[in-house]
Amino acid sequence: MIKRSRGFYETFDRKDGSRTTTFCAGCGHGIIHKLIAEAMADLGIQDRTVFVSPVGCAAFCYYYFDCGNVAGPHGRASAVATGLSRVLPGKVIIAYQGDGDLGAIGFNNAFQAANRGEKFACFFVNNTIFAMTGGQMAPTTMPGQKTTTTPYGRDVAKTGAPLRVCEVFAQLDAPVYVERVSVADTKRIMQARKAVRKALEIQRDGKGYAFVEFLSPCPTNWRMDALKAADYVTQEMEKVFPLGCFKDRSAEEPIRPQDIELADLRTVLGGSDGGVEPQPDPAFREKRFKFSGFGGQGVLSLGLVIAEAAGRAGRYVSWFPSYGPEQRGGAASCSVVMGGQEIGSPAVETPDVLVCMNQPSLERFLTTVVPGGTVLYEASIPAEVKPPQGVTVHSFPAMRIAAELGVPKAANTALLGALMELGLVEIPEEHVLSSLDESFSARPKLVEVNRKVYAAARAWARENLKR
Ligand SMILES: Cc1ncc(C[n+]2csc(CCOP(=O)(O)OP(=O)(O)O)c2C)c(N)n1
Ligand code: SF4
Ligand SMILES: [Mg+2]
Repeated sequence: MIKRSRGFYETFDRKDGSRTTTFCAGCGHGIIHKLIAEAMADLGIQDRTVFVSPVGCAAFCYYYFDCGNVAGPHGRASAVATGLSRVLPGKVIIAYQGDGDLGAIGFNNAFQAANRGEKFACFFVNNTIFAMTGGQMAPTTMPGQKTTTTPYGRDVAKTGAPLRVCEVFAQLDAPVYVERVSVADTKRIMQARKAVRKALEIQRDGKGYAFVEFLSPCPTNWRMDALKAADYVTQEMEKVFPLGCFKDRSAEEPIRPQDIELADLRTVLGGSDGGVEPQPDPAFREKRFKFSGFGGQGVLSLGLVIAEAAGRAGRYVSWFPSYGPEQRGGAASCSVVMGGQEIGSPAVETPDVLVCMNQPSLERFLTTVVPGGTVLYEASIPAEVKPPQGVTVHSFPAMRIAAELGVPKAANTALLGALMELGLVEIPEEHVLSSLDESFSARPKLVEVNRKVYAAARAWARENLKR
């Protein structure tokens, strides 16, 4: 009986609880999955592996692999893997990508990651086609190959020759290991198995970037049965994409310790910022803020001052900006989450506290505030606000208060004062003020006047707003 690889889930509960995959009979993806799952379990790295799933027929890797999983956007698995490997230096990161994904839309991401020698294993599945979308030409499509977009066969004079990614990446200085293998028959699968292990050993030992390309049959889009498709890989594809190891520096690279704790992360990322370590405090209920307005109104800075203050107070905190392409005048918002333990997601869809500096953002976000939450909006917004059930809404003249003190741009600081007066920030004022002062470190003249705006705003809120 063929046994399930230990690196897979026992049953695929994220799918339908079955033990079957979504792949067609004779597809190479299933074999490649098995090789990776086995190697991950055998090398004892499963608990610290994060797998980046692609968009393509293998989009559902997270159904199968029993390890950390992140789904990357189409073509971006190498970019996502770069981010993960940099912030999680003790983990083993795998990017899994098809030839449409890596060779077309995401080529530059993958190429630049290889050139930088990012620490992850990139498994590249070359089935000469965009399979999931119905068989369009990919950069790896064979000369003369019929696809839905090259019905008369790929004409290299018009569409270029097949892209040989291994040969390109092997020219770069940084990659430690580059090999092309095939999963078309047992002998080749055994070689592919070795390559997968080597790429993952390189990750286990912190040695650097490893790239393995798999020649992989797609019987469905090639309109062949499984056996013919496997023969096509060996007899035709290998002529264009020769198998072999293009580069292997793994023996010369020193083993680098991979048991870096999160506490060491600051050092790894380039030095301490002088802040305090977050203090676990399970009793502190996570608080979620959204600050919104036009670009240039200072909503991002307002969120940043509060996030910085939370960090100084020993809270776990995240700050997540979102803005359009416009430098000034477009919509801008940021989310701040502060908690007594690590933050799960920095995105805030349903805030406890919403601050709006313009009408579109008030209209857009008002109904997202959770019951029991609070909205603070700029009083000059010409809107009739119907508070959602259980939500407290305050209109606050931030712009007027700031303008009266000669600094109309400090309306965001006025809002900070109101938030503090309403007790919504829950951070000791000393941290908020030191964070506010520091936000003007490049323009020290503004420190004093912003302090005045802050104090005036607090006083106004004390007189006029109900806590
Ligand atoms: C940004 C974006 N563009 C296009 C698509 C449509 N799309 C989904 S899968 C895919 C191609 C997948 O081909 P490949 O990477 O070769 O994977 P395969 O299915 O062959 O394994 C495309 C173009 C998408 N999902 N997102
Ligand atoms: S369409 Fe091709 S690549 Fe996709 S699952 Fe089927 S055989 Fe595999
Ligand atoms: Mg493909």
